[in-house]
Amino acid sequence: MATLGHVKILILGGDGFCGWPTAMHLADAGHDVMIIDNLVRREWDAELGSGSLTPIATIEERLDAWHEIGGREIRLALGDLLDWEFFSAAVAAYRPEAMVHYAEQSSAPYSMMDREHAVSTQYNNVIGTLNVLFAIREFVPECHLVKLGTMGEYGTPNIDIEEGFIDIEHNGRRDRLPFPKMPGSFYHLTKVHDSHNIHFASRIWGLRATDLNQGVVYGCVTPQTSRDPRLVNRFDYDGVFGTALNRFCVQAAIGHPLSVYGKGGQTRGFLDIRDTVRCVELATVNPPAQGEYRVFNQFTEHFSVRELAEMVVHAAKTLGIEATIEHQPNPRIELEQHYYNPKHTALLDLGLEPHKLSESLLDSLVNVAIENRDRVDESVIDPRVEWTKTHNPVSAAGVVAS
Ligand code: NAD
Ligand code: USQ
Repeated sequence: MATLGHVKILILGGDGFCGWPTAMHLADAGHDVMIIDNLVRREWDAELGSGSLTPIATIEERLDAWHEIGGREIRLALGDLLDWEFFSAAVAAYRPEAMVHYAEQSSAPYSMMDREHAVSTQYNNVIGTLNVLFAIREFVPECHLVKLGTMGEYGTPNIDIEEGFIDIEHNGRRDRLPFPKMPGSFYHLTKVHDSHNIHFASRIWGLRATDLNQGVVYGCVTPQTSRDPRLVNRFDYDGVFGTALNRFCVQAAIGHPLSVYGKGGQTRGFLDIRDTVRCVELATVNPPAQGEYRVFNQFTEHFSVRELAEMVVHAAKTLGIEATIEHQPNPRIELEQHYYNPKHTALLDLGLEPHKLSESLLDSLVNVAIENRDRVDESVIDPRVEWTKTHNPVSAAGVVAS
């Protein structure tokens, strides 16, 4: 496998939490970068009455700031992957060698709110990815699709989790087959459907693709986001889009109990946002062969949510903050104690040097939460969506209707 130096990369979802720092990182590394985004994530903030803890600039202000500080050019096309006329024209004109696909609805609770949100999530994610596959086939068949999947595709089986494929012996015969999937939300299911469609396109059309089954990302600071206040990344802490560790840090900063759901034995893979951007770069510059579909498990450490909460309590204490943990009724249906041993060697083999949570918890998380604590809206912190309910209207105040 030859390592590429300079790649022409289209970043789908480049205004988002992972996409924006990735765009700057890849531009800084000397690649040609263009972003496509329809800014729908900002609309979902408005719908939910929530927003980023950090004050994020508009995409135009971000790009102005990036170019003012001398950053290598990042191009932008505003539009929707579901709009085939727009999207196919953009791909045909730019002719990328790699497409990094982040442009999906990314929240499990959002997808579980009600029928409308489940349908819109599945439609946005599955049809968007189908359009990506058809655009590659039609205009740039050698382009490498680097697709963000999720560790949650596998669920929490009582066996070791492999990187995408498992060798199975059944009734005396052997085969290497996709690892069984048992995801825990309509959102996580979209990633499974995407994986099947991408694998199919590789087998039948000969496309090349890397499915990055990413764990929960924490932090929001990268060397590029720190260069100008207008380059700051988003940081979600609300009960719908906020992820566990980011939420625990904000909760500690404002004296709110840390919201561990249920027993807290739920174990997940985690990684620093600085490792997300590096993993995506490593996958991009080391493409698979034409026709190959490969899967990398993209996380660096695994913890139970109770362990995470305890680490945050400890870190806060060093700053004189007495944080407390509250085991809340779990709004989700999931195993709260389980075996968890996923493999994750492929990205390490390509040269990933992981950041450790124990070394970055204070600087990249707790301190960001403390610096911005005046911006916290406490009314959006509680969980707003329950897996058992069939209908979960969300009020602007962020309260689950009874
Ligand atoms: P995000 O919501 O912050 O970013 C997604 C971006 O895609 C947004 O800017 C949004 O406006 C855009 N987008 C969505 N649908 C679009 C469409 N149809 N057309 C054009 N643009 C569209 O999410 P994120 O946290 O940055 O996650 C990025 C990807 O990584 C998602 O696919 C997510 O499922 C996956 N992922 C995220 C995490 C995490 O912890 N954040 C972990 C594992 C996987
Ligand atoms: N949890 C708590 N307390 C909270 C929030 C969450 O205990 O306040 C628990 C949840 O019940 C769950 C675990 O923490 O067991 C992870 O939840 P999360 O909200 O941090 O993350 P999740 O819903 O799994 O989704 C996030 C991203 C998603 C990505 C996924 C990776 O939003 O885009 O796909 O992480 S993974 O978890 O590996 O599937």
